[in-house]
Amino acid sequence: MKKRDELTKDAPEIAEGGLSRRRFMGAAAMAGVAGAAGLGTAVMSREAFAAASEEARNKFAIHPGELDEYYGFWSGGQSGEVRVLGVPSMRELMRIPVFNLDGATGWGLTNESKDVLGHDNKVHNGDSHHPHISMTDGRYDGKYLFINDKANSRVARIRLDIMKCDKITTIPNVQAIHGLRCQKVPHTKYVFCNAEFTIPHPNDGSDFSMEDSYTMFNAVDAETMEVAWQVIVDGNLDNTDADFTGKYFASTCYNSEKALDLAGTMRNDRDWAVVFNVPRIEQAIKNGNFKTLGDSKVPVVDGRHGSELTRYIPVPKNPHGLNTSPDGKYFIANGKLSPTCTVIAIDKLDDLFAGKLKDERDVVVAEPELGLGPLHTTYDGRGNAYTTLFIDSQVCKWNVADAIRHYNGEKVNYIRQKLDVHYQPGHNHASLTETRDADGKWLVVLSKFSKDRFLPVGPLHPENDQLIDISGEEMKLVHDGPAFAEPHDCILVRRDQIKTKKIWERNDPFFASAREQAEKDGVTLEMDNKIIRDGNKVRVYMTSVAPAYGTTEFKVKQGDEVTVYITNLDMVEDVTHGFCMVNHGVAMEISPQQTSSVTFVADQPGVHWYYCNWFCHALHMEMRGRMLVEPA
Ligand code: K7E
Ligand code: CUA
Ligand code: CA
Repeated sequence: MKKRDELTKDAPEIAEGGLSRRRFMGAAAMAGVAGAAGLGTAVMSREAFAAASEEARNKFAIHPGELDEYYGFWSGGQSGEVRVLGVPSMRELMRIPVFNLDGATGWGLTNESKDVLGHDNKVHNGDSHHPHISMTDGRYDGKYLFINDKANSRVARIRLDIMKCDKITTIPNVQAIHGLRCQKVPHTKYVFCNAEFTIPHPNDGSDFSMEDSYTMFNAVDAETMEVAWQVIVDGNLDNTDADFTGKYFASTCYNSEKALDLAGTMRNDRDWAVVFNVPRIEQAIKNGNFKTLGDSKVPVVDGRHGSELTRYIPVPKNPHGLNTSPDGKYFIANGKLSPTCTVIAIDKLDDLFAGKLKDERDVVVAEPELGLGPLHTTYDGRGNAYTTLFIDSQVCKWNVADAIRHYNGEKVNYIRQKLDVHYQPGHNHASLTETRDADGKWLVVLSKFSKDRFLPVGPLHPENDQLIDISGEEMKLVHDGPAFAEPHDCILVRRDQIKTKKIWERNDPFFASAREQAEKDGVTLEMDNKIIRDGNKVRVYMTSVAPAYGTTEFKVKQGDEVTVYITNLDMVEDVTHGFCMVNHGVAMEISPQQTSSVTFVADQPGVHWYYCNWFCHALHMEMRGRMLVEPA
């Protein structure tokens, strides 16, 4: 393993664009990367930070009582949740449970969450990577946030007015939904997502050869959350992004080899970015040129080589991130095992699809060498791109126009700056970068390793989410933020682009099923404290006003299936109640004007206390009641 210094000392050579010995990375180089950056860089960056002016150092400081300028939405990685941060303070504001179980809000326990997760759902984990907000005309409209679950091949939607997940869709006939993006223009009609792994079809155990295996690109209707269509592709699919016309989507493929082993995935010097022609795909489906797979009714079209629906643009080597520039001109594919990024001109794609170009590579207008392990690129809206270099533990700022001039033979240096980050960055994200509003103020770099940056907490380390000021000529590191497993990606949204409700509206569809049941039972949720017996099912309706439940005692029989519905009549912002039935694994949140319900079996005879587990009042401890269970 070479030392970091040796690996980067030829930076000028890279800046000149000469083909260096570092052209391609092999498995051996990748294997040792975790050890590549050491204490040296940590000390250096601390000195640099200390030397920065007081003004620069305090720029990100949000003082008590002040509000942040941006919402940050962080994926929760293997925790399966979404987190809301304030930026630039990097203060965590909220966690939104999505694919995980959450004892604070009762997500995964309440009937309202089971309406979303599925009442027969037995999956309590997720692996969320890519949070993206719906757009109208290339700008965030603040309506929904979508996120993938790689672990269980799902896509979830969060309503941003209440910051709760309201829909989850499992994508049929694929495995491992990874890259995900919203259509930007004219609005987010579709959410597109990549299934990463190829599988046999049908995947019923009749064929383990993998010879005819394939994977698919998936379009999910943003409103209904139904899968609209799927496109079969060659190779596999990693990350994806949309253009600013609504016509094209592009995805990276790192396994054009369709290899089953690690070495095999690195056999080709070039894999590809596959471009999808959305109008052509929609037309093909309208014309009935599709099939369906198994029990699924989703139209499936064939986008493999030779299809009119796709084009395959060769790019080096095992590319990872794919990022559209905010001016709408370029798709940029990040090389990972190649030190390059490949700049694809979107305005040449019409000609490519029309068959007017000799070679797919004719749409490539630059391929700058940036450093080792380019994973993701983000933009400042001033013509500069910022690419994470995983192996070099750096962010490389480069100028796109200069990279194009260099590709055309001019002798220009397109690299503006390389900044050490700590350590091994995956995604990075500049404020508003994926929209027309890219404002070039803040850059968040999600470093995969924190090593020595925080107090040690045992063998499992937090990540290090670093905040960098990019408003000036020079990138300046201003904040280290530890984060728990594992925010692959985040997005930054201006605070005025999100409008949240302070308290619930009583007719909110989130608890429509509770209202429906109450109507059948002749119960008015906002008034009644009633117990309805229906065979061995007992429905307990109660209200709550701080610091008391409307019902403080109810009697059931051992073995009854009990559903407790609570309507919080408090109107005061922030007065949330809870409901916890001791020794029954039951807990939930009931925020002002919300109705929540939870179902459990009263399987233990005797007296069982229930209590409010969200602090609501000076007499919060006294907010409690008893369930009396008669022995069977
Ligand atoms: Cu690069 Cu899943 Cu977007 Cu991780 S992915 S870093
Ligand atoms: Cu109600 Cu605590
Ligand atoms: Ca490959």
